Amino acid sequence: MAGLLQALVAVSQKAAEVEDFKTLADVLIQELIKHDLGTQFPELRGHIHGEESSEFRDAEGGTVTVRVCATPGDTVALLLAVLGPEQMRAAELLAEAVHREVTLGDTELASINPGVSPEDVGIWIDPIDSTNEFIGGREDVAAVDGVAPGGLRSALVLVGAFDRRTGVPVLGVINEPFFQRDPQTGRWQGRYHWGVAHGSTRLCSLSPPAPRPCPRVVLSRAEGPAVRRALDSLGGGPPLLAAGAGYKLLCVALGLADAFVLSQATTFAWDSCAPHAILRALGGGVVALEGALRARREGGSGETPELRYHRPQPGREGAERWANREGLVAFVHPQHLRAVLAALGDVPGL
Ligand code: 2IP
Ligand code: CA
Ligand code: CA
Repeated sequence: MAGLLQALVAVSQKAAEVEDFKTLADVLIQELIKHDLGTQFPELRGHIHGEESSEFRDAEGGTVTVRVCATPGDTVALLLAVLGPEQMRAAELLAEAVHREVTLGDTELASINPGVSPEDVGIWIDPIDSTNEFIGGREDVAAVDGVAPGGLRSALVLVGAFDRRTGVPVLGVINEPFFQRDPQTGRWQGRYHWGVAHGSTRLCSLSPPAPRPCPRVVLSRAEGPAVRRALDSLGGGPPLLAAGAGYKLLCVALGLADAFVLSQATTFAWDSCAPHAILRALGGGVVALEGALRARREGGSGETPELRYHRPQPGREGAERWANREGLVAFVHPQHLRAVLAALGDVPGL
């Protein structure tokens, strides 16, 4: 039987192929990932979490619980209840994509055995990150120094596994369904990246990027002026701006930026878990911004604690239980984390 890492890549690949369907896509993708992983690894059932609720408004305004049924025919019937009877073709195409067997044909991946037991981990899924850009569907957004400021490129599938006991991310898959158009066929070509950070094992489909002498940062367009100004002192050039929390984390893993700094509580466990595992596999990590600044002010000389994924925030409701409340800094090279924290040390309110 293929291992857990291979299964995470396969579900992300299947998800990537469903992203052509805008309505319903995220709910259905999350359910297909839950279904496929839970079928292959029964130990994971009840431990697969995601951003979406499986409830969906049907054509008459009632609610339907979207799930992957036993047969494609049953899934079509369920999807018709959501899409309406006139959408037969769409329901059939979706059901076909959901029930398809994905063959990866990735020999490097097939040879990896990270030694992660399904009974020890939980899963976080973001079926579509950067939804706004996904819906907007822009294809012609020019990259700035390799980073797409917006558009379809930033829509990603994120699937991560964390240690149930410690909350540390151990496996991560980032799938880019809209990486590029095939020049011959005009069809979208995707690609995926994976990482393992388990015990002393560090494996990744990417190589660690070379560090720039002065870190270049990538930021959300919503990042405030005080943080932007303070980061100027790093000397790494103007910040890159990009949509999508997952995409910005990916930019760091790819070495297009050296750090992603976010001062607001606008990301969640499902946004950061998978990229975080990949960054750890490359020797980096993701820390809580406020916590890291606090530790620095208190003169802590040890390592800054990283984000964890197993415990909800007490006293919060709904998605807020899983918010990365203290913002974050993502990095590959620890010297860049230190430089960012030093630059932000005196920003009022942080
Ligand atoms: C969003 C999405 C946004 C991001 C936000 C995430 O997830 O990645 O793009 O904001 O933090 O929660 P920004 O683009 O400003 O970084 P989703 O699209 O899944 O809701
Ligand atoms: Ca998201
Ligand atoms: Ca999402």
